[in-house]
Amino acid sequence: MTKTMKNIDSFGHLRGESLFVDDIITKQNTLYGLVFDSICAHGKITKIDFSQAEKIEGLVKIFSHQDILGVNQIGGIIPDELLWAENEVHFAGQPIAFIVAESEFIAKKARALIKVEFKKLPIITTAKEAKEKNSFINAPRSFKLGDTNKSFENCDHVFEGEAFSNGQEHLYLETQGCYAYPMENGNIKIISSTQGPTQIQKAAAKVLGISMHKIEVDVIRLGGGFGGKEDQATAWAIMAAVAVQHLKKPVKYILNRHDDLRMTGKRHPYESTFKIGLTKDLKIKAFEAEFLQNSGAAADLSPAIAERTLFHATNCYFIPNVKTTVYSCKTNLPPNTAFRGFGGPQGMFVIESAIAMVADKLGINKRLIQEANLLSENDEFSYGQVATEVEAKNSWQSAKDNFNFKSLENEVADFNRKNDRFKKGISVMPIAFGISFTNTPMNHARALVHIYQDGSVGLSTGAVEMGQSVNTKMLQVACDTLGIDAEKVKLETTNTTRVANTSPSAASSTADLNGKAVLKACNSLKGRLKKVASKMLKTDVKKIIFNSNYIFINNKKTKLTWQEVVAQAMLERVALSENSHYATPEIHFDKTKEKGHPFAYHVYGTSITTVTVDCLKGTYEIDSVKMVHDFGKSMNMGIDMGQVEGGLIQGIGWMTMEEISYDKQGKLLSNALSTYKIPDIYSVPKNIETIPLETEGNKMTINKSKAVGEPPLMYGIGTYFAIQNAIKSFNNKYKLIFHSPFTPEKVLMSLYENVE
Ligand code: LUZ
Ligand code: MOS
Repeated sequence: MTKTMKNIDSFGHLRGESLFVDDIITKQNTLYGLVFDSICAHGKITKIDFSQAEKIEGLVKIFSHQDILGVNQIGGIIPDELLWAENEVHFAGQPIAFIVAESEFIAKKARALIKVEFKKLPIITTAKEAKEKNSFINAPRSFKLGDTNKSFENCDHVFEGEAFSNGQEHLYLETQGCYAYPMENGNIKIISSTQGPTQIQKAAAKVLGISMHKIEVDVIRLGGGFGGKEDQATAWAIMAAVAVQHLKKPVKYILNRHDDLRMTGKRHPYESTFKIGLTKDLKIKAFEAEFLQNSGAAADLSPAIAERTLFHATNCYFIPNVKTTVYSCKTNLPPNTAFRGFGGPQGMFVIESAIAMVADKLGINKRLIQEANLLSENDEFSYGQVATEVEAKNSWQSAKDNFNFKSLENEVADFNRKNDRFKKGISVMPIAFGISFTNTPMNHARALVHIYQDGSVGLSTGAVEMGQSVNTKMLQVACDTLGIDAEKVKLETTNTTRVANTSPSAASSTADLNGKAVLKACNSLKGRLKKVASKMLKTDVKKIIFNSNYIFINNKKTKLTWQEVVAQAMLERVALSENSHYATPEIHFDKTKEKGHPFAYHVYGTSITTVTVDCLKGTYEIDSVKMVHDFGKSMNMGIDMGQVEGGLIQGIGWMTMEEISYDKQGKLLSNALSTYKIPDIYSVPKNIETIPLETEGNKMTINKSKAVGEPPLMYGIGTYFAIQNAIKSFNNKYKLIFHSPFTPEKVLMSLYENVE
């Protein structure tokens, strides 16, 4: 009914009327915060002197760990992260103090006058160094299926190799920020740009030494999150809250881009090794991988991200013997964090690299090996989940048929025969991504629905709108269930007082979890209203249907309106509000055995990427990306297509141009948009096509519409291998390396590697 609804924010965004944290009209006496962070990546603080800074007029107070009334601790999974450094610093960019002043300008002047001295300690910047020095966040994790050792002995081909994938900057358009102010009786309200309102409420309560009910977190919307605000919006919000607690005045802090880039963590770089074994008929019989995750200086979400790497280490292939291990390596970089895909893409890059290596060694096309090993119904993943409703082969075949794969391949071969300077490459990238938080207890959500007596509706959920259009989807669920128009429903802010104990908006699961809660709440309300309507129409309640603001008896429209039923319900003192809870059924995972059924379902798809490399310059263009994607029965194709295209481009950026660079001192070199390149309109593929693989949609989805946030990012991985294939057709002495991003510099080196 509402399937073609536009993102309800589009009008406000276009006119610049949508509100973000920085747009909130500030209260009188609002003060401005600014973090003073470490320039040293590892050291002891031997001396710190605020006295010069404190002399500046308009400076109110400089906060540090001594001002904390509760506990100086913000670690979510592992309590290993201080809000403000005490005696030591562990990464450059680590917050040491928080300057509060009458203006941002004054705060900045003060920051420049703080004097600090360090006694330097050894700095680790790479995962490999960390492993050598036994520097870990926690114990390693391993998944096992079958017996790899025995299986390798029976393989006809066994190869070993290594792969590296770099980090990725979230580069949300809206930088991190918050606005906190005092309420009465020591209560505090925090407005934040966060994916996880409850996370802030919980951590703030701990640091401030007060109970959660004294803190209200409110989120209007985010100008992008991508995982970067799942855990890392917390620190700033709490700093502002600490200041509010002491000063009893409103405190605002919006990070500028440089500070945000320097102080926040990114996607985890991974250094990995693999061993892969196949039989003559190209069946992968055994796969081993060791993943070294560069976690940064504190756990943040690293353990959960490491776990998801293991879940996706075999992508959408069936491999009967698997042994994978991941180490979360502690380094002196800002704690790396969630980023769309959450360790999954890093895992998939390694198996795709292994397959590419085999193909190269055997002198065959990579896609033959991929195709020979696609997952079938009832195959078992290494973590014990049996795959059902598998669409791996369907999406692969559908991509081949719909996009006329044979002729695409022939065109590439033909082009390469006829051209010397330019070479084309083509690759296929199938994906399978598990939907659910891998941490089972996080898979639940709530919705609070009020029907006002005039028939209008207020809808609150735990979902955070960050540009993914989740609010539009929630509105669709409410309108379709209640049979009313969109104008009647208002999406409220995400607020911990209205909807408590929320999981962060993450894991592609927000629409599923919160949508199911909305559905439940609206169905309960509708049930009560149907009774009222049936009395008014003197007919059986089973025949009542709510549709387009009117009441129908079976398919026959009556004159009775939604408003009239609501008004009557009010007179009859029927409850017009409902608070519902939804928890994903069936999922479970046993970490002691590393086996279970962690995902509600998987999302499948296949992309075909064609690139053209300029073999003189090393530059390249992406000619086309053609995808067949498993939407289930999409509840809003416009929005879902936007997610597929956006995810793809973000994946391409990660694989080709986004190059995070730290020097040996742990200082971020790619600290501006001049040195960190992300895809712009000129670097997107010239042609993007998406064909929906209309599948049944799983019962655990919202209205049969599958989760769509993260999976498409992994289509971007195909770009790496398409470029590699183009290089291979130019330079037959090129020795394959798997080291992303495949920047033009690296492409150029590869083109002329071993060429006399
Ligand atoms: N966040 C999280 C996530 O806490 N757990 C997950 O499994 C997850 N997956 C993807 C993205 N964010
Ligand atoms: Mo996330 S990577 O916040 O779903």
